[in-house]
Amino acid sequence: MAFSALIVLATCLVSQVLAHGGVVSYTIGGQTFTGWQPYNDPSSQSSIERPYSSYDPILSATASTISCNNNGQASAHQLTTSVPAGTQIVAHWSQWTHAQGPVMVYMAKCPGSCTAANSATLDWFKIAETGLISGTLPSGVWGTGQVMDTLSYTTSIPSSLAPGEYLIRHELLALHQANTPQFYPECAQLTVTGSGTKTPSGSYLVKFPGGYSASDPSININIYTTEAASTTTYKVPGPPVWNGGAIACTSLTTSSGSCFLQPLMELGIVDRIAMGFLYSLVLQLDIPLVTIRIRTQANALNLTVFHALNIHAGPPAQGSSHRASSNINPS
Ligand SMILES: [Cu+2]
Repeated sequence: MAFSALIVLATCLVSQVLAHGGVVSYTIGGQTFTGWQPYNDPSSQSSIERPYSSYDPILSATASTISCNNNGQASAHQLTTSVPAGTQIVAHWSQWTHAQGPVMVYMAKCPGSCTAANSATLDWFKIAETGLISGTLPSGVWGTGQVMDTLSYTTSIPSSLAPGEYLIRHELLALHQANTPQFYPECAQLTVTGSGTKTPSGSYLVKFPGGYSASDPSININIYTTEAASTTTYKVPGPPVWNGGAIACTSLTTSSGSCFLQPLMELGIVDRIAMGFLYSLVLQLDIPLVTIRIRTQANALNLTVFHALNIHAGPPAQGSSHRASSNINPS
């Protein structure tokens, strides 16, 4: 009894020291880049990731370190890597222990060299987010739950993004403690290349600090209330995701128009028959599909149709009677 209690105590101590997490490497276009290692000697480190001091969370939505962690500015031997727009980038964590909360990825253009840029002064835009994927707030599947399982998060640099030096910021927001959000942001430096011409503007841009409010109900949240136990939606904080300037239809209709299907259309829970129908509709409309993702959710399937980004909408397919239009948002 005493012995097992000792083991429990030892486990607690270890988890106290090693809890939380941070990005420790990146795979960019298949090539691995070692990131900052907060528990190694900082003076000899050289990486594309900016320095951060520990795996500990930032506990304020408006902390001065919320942009790129503590201290988040370029290191003495800071590296930047070249990456063509459209390239896949995978962030890796060596450990992560919290299953509730969203994952968000932001980028910010540096006015000149990123190494000289203060991350707190830049205009950040969100390129990806994964919030509550299924289930309820306390027990559902979240983006950070997937990071706990895979210790990675995969996204792509928008293919239309104009070339230049950018910071990329991966952030985990842990919500397991009631009304005590924990922010885990880390940044890396990229030189985006290619022939893209798009940059987001206006409502897509935020500063950090500034992009989050401590009173945001998605940030100051208690996921253990009776109401939360039956809540199956969650609005990821921050600005909307910038989709690279692609045309986005926000609904599928049968009226004539210049937009067929929205780029990321959550069709919700459908049974197999409906899924088959939708798939044939998509084929009939000759929509350039990138992926059809099917995930099991109880006895149903959730179908997501990805439309190729940056496709220019043209006239409806010849002879097709099914057309989608409305709310075209070029950005
Ligand atoms: Cu933690």
